[in-house]
Amino acid sequence: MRLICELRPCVAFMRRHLFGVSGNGIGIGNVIGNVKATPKRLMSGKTYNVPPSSEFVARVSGIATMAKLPYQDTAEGLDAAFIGVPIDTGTSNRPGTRFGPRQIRAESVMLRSYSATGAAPWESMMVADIGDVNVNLYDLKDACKRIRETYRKVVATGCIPLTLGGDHTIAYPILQAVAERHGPVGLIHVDAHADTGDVTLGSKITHGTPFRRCVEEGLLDCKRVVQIGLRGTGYTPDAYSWSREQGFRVVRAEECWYKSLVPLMTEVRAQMGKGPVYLSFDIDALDPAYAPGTGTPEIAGLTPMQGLEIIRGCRGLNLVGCDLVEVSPPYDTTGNTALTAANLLFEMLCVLPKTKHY
Ligand SMILES: [Mn+2]
Repeated sequence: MRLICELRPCVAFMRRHLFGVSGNGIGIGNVIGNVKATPKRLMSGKTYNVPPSSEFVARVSGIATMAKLPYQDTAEGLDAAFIGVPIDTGTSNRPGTRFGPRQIRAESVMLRSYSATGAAPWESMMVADIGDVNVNLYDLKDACKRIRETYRKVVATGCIPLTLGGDHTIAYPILQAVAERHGPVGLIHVDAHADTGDVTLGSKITHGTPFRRCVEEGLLDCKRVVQIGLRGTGYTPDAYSWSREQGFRVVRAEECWYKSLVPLMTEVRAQMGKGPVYLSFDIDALDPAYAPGTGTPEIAGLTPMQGLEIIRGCRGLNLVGCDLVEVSPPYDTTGNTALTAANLLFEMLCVLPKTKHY
């Protein structure tokens, strides 16, 4: 008993000085025991949005924004923003990616402050969740128009969009907006599929065609495009010849098996140079053992470790936008596909140009 009494002043000191507890509460449920939580710990003397820590606020409480960040309506004042694009109307097989953004946000409550790489995004940038594009689920062309117009406004502010998909169709209107601001961009495209189809069932806009449309419109700097993880059965003996003819580098999944992708990313960084780069990561690049919740799975894919190596290998590049697409929650009752997606999105945030590293 005497020992406990002697410890009390010490505990109070730790609360004040180690946990940065101040009088600024964050609303209902912010007092746990005698400890008042604050969403804004003092970091580097700057005030950025800092998600509440699960040390003070229960993970499962609150409205599910990405990484439990504050929500705001527009990208004004932000260095980077998470945006959801909940569509699955471009998909060719299993649907369900319209639920992707919500499930990724729900699983993102496990995210903390720092990456294992030492990256400290909440100390480096103002980041928020700006909600979802108000998509049209009955008209894919109109959905693309709405996405393009929304992203125009986002990139006009200088904010870097980090997109929660949604099927891969969305990369096309996003890249229209991004290229309008930055000119033709380099592309790191991680996927089981090339997504360079032309016309499917009479439609030019589907989740299998975005990058052909992008090439046709001059949105890509084709010598600075790499496609990683491509695999599966093909319609022709060399399914990726069109990509190579455009000048893309194609890295098939077979070339990634049994390997660290750190050396590959050294080459990719050299290929990308200093110009603007967009990162588009289709969760089906990963093996369906790790990410079964997706619409067009292919066996023998990348591991989550290789996914991290690719994203972490983007550090130093002039990234102007990123997306994580094709998460279809109904096909993964465990939630692990969305959990993986949430972590990959966090790692993308961690390699944006402004993110500092310890
Ligand atoms: Mn894809």
